[in-house]
Amino acid sequence: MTLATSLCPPQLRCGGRVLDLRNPHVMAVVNVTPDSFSDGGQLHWGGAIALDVLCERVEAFIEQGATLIDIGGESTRPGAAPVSEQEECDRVLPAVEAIAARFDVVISVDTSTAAVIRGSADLGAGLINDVRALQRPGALAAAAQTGLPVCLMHMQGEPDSMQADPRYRDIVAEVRDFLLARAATCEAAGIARDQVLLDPGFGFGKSLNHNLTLFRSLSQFAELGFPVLVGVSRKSMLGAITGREVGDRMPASVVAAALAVERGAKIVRVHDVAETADALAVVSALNGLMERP
Ligand code: 8Y7
Repeated sequence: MTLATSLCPPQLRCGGRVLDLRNPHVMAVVNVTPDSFSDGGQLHWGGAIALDVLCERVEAFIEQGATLIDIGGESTRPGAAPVSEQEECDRVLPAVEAIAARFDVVISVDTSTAAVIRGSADLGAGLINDVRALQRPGALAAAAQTGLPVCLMHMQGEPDSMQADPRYRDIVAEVRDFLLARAATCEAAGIARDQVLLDPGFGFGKSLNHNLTLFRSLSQFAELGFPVLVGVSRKSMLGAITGREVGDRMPASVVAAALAVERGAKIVRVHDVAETADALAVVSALNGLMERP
């Protein structure tokens, strides 16, 4: 067993469910934003979320091997417009409620908003995934109240302008120090240390070189004693490497997910669930971490 594995908590308490961290997990991306590029508008009908279509999609992701479903109602793509608290609640809460009623899966809520954190925890969410690392007013206290695990992600700037001219003195040190400081703040606010996940935040206020440097240093993050979550699926860094458009980045995304897990990531946030689940099964089997018949 590696040092990183022994330092990281063995499991997360996700409301009524336990997530065993001895094996890596696939988190499926489900956007409930009307402007999402991967949605194609199918999830929205007359302005409201089509919950039956949503549930079909979630069921397929679970069958394909997802153990977490990440629901997001705020687009955090570069250049995306902000969304009101009410609008975000209206998008996310019915989705959480519908999924929690039907499926045995950990629902992760991609939000920075206190009202969404509270509301979704009440409806059965199992994890808070915040690209702003609980820095919005009220978010930290709301998350602490839920008792749920929190994923703290690093972002420089805000989505509308973060890719304009990102600069760092030392990208790895700055991201690591930020995440450790936020983890300490969470602990001081009453969030158990073994319920905190860290994420370097690929593509969030980072140039291609920043992203590459971070990815090459991933094992350092995995050795900090917190489970690491990685999201690189279909991102522009993979477009820059391969020259492919967003719809043609599945193979690149799967390889990156496999390498992230090889370097110690415990959860990978992806769009291509079946392909990534295969890749992670192969990584585990070839590394001898899984019992085979
Ligand atoms: C990430 C994320 C996005 C990520 C975590 C996209 C919500 C952009 N990326 N959350 N969210 N980590 N924790 O392209 O990398 O999927 S949205």
